[in-house]
Amino acid sequence: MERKWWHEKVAYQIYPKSFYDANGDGIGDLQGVLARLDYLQELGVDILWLSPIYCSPLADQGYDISDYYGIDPRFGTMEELEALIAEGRKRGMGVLMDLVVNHCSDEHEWFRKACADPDGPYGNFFYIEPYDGTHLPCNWRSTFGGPCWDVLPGHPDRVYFHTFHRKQPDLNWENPQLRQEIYKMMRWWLDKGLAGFRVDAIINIRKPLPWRDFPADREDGLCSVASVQTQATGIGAFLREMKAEALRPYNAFTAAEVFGIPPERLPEFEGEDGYFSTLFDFSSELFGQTAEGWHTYTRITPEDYKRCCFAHQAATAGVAFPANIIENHDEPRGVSRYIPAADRAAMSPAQYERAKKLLGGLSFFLRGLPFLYQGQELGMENVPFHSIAELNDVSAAQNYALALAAGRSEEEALAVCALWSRDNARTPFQWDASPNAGFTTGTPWMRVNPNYTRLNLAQERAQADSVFHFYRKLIALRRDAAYVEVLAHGSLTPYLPEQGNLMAYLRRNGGRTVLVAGNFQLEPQEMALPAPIRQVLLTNGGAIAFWEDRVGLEGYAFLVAELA
Ligand code: TEU
Ligand code: CA
Repeated sequence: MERKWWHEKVAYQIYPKSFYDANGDGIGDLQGVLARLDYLQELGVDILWLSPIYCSPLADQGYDISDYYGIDPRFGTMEELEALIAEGRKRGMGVLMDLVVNHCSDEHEWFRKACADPDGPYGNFFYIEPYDGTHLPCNWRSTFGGPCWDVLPGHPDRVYFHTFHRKQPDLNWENPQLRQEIYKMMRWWLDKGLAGFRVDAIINIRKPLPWRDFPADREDGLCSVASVQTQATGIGAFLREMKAEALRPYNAFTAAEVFGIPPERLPEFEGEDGYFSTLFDFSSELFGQTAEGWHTYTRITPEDYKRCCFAHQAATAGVAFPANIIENHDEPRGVSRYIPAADRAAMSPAQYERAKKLLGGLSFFLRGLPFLYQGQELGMENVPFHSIAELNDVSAAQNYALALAAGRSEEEALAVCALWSRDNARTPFQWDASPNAGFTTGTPWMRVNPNYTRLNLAQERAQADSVFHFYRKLIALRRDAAYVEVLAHGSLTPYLPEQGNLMAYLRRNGGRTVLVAGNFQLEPQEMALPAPIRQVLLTNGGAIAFWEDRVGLEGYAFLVAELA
């Protein structure tokens, strides 16, 4: 594959609302990000993705944009964003904005104009259909529950389509005028010096038209819009046009959120001449999910995780450079998801820290672009929610109701939501042990995880073998002049994949071979070596016995070693 400037970088997702609140109103802001740029430089990351900070009513935490050209005053000003781009550039950091163009907010002027005159030019910026008061154009269910159709405000004889929340009307990408408005906006932002975009929910922009029912997947007679989307064809025409008109002229970097395409289409989306620079590998996040709701999800085991990672690595080997994550703003905290609950319950705090490092290291050195999520570098954990009222996420309310309707008790329904809710990733970053974890001097918009008194940056900075310092070592090793060729650009070959709860792989390039291995269980196990160890590069503090032809790994021991 041709080398790109971003292949040697490490990316970091900032959820601004929960990162750092500089003005004490309880909401994270751009001044807060600016104030913490030196921290991000100390960590060693150099691509920053900002979750949406555009004007928004925050019906979906900013993924419902009411002005694509404005910064929401809650987050700050355009001048502060421009300063962030400039300050980032001084530190060798590129800034990505979140490109949310499958839909906008129902408070956007386009939608207001469509409501004022559905037959005018802005009516065709959306999917607006006649409505007889009974029959909807199709039986698709929105991501957040209920039909994808709502009555157009002021027009009981019309309905409009929304993949997500009813306050997020889908933009009609079949309309070339709409597409040109989007490309113009993208160029405007790239002219400001953005390195590119994270591209939101983009697979939804082409619908399997004409509107028609699909077999119901639940008692409500509806079917999941996500499953229907897989029937759509022709999205390439739009994505090729977007790339030609708004991305390629700027050599813009794009990390796209794409669900539901088969592995054989990955080169089309993220290959040498793909629509995007890279796609997030969501294979382990999607594992065990169903259309019935969170109460029917199955948890992923270390063996499942290994298989997901290696399958995606095989599908992208030599043709694409995937973005690798263990969590983001839509997912539970990775350490609470991928480390088996039974193991967690049996671990000492020190063992849990080692397990967090093992998970982070195994993901980090996969072939591709490591994409960290704010707080991952501290080993931040899921929140012990005690009431459904504590949950803010629109997804949680729907899934709580689904669990109860399926006969689960209130305790079981709460436990399911506490495990899977996006709120787990949206609690304030834990800076120190001062009130509200140093996130705000005001009242935080979302409760801080009560474990902040023991789990916070200040404490981890002072602890030499903390998860934080371990992530700094991961980043430094991948960037090390002696190893960047093999760890950033090298091939990946699974090693002993059939050995249970051993996740190991070989990275090779330029005559160097690096073994990355983790004993993903409490019980110790031995691992034969494919060649003698030349140098141990990194461990996570787990006890390792070394012999010429094998190593003995204690539970959750992690090892990175160059082989002879
Ligand atoms: O998520 C896209 C997406 O597919 C969601 O349905 C995701 O699976 C869901 O949020 C999980 O509960 C993007 C954003 O990442 C998400 O935060 C937004 O809610 C969504 O688009 C709408 O913009
Ligand atoms: Ca603030």
